[in-house]
Amino acid sequence: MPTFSNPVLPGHHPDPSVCRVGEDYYLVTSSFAYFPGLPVFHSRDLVTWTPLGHVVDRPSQVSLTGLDVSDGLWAATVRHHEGTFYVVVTLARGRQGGVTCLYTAEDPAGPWSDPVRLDAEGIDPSLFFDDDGRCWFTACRDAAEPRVTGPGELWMRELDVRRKVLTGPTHILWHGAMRGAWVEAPHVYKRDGVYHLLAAEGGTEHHHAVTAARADTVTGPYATDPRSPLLTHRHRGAAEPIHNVGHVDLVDTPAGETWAVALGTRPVDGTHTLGRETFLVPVEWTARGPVFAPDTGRVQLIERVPAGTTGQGRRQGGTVRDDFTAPGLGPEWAGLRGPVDDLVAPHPGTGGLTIRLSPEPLTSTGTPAFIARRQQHLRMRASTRLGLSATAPSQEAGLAVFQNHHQHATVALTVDTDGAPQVVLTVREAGVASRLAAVPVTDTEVVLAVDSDDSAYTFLVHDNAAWTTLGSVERPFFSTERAGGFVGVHLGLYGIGDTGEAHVRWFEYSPAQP
Ligand code: 6LW
Repeated sequence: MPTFSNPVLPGHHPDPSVCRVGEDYYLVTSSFAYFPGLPVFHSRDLVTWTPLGHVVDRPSQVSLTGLDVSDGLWAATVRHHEGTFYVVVTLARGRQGGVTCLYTAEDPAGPWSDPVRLDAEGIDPSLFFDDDGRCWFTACRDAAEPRVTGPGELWMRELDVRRKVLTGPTHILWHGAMRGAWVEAPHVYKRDGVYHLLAAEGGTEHHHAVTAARADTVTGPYATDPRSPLLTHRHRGAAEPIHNVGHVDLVDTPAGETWAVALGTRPVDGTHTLGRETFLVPVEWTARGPVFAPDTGRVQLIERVPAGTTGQGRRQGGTVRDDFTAPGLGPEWAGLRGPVDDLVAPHPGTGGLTIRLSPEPLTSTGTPAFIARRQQHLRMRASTRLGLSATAPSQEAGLAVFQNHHQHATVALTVDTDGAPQVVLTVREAGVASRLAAVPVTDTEVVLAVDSDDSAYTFLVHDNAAWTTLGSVERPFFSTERAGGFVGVHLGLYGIGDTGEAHVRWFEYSPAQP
């Protein structure tokens, strides 16, 4: 039986939401303070996902300036109804839900509309289109009486799709199956006339779980599915490769199967660096409701492909070298909080990338001269050939291993106080910088590299026909457990300084062969 390997979207791709239109599946994940935001992926088999674009790619669509990397665009839901795609999402601030926005598009590749702000509190918004054409908005928020019900509650209001406003009364749907924990990530599905409400409980970490309730009427009352949790790895031991499983969305296939996309992590010795990733899990509908992974009860690294597909289209993740010859940056690249068009410019045709040095440090909550892509493999090398004719030590450009604005490491080309070129390795934790190494180099153009494995990130420079190792940083330093927040490691190119330009000839991402 043909199989595929999970995660289907490796690296930072949390809170997946999926919908199908004919033979095409569309998936959206959270993007926090990265811009462009809310990446949209397309698939024909649920296994092979191709980036299509982003819901948010114009500054008029969102304001992320001033936000922590882990605030911003959280947990969107994507749905399709009568020729229109709908995305609802929370714009979070201070790790709290703030503003709820609705974006629409005729083509999921874009352009997406400017946001319509919905009068909704809480996080994790979702939409359900019933057979009668009515649309129901759900989300989670703090419960009114937490001591009685537990801390969270799922609520619902009708969405007037034409006017794009919430209308009618608020219905409190459910407080979850495991009352001690916040209930979140609600999605409603209808099956054989029954409304099924799926949710996540236990928080997005080790206790993450999928729970369920059902009702005969869309607005409730919802009765807890006594099998809850329906899917979790909270009971698995350290040898389990996949943890933190939850936050699912379901999709039916043309072949009559149902699959879930789920959030999960792959920790090493209890910490994970790649972020929360998207996994694919088979689901069977029974008289009791959905059964996740019916054969094993858990999310697996190797899973059978969906019926009617071969899983053959999946790229096996070889080396990718970007010479920046294409017009515009590829979809894997993102900046922070806004467009970087005036800071980072590819040269279509001839290739290469100019980074205009900016005084904005990577520790800022603005938009530094910085672009990054996800680290998707534990063992990999990221490298770049980069030139900078710095005239002062305050000018630097290089490669960043970026967990968040408080927690990152940089290997940079700069000059010493005498104006001689050097490469420096710096780590920042909670914003405090420590210089780990400074090595003189002969040229103002060098290759900078970082190698990652289970234990550490090792930084190198290639100059004068030889590699020099600058130093290593233990892998857990970049983990979500150490840094907090919701994001995974990104590998970035950046430039800091009052004036000057760095020139990047290429950037290469090279996973180690298993
Ligand atoms: C997401 C929520 C969550 O909105 O993390 O803990 C938030 N759970 O479902 C950010 O991904």
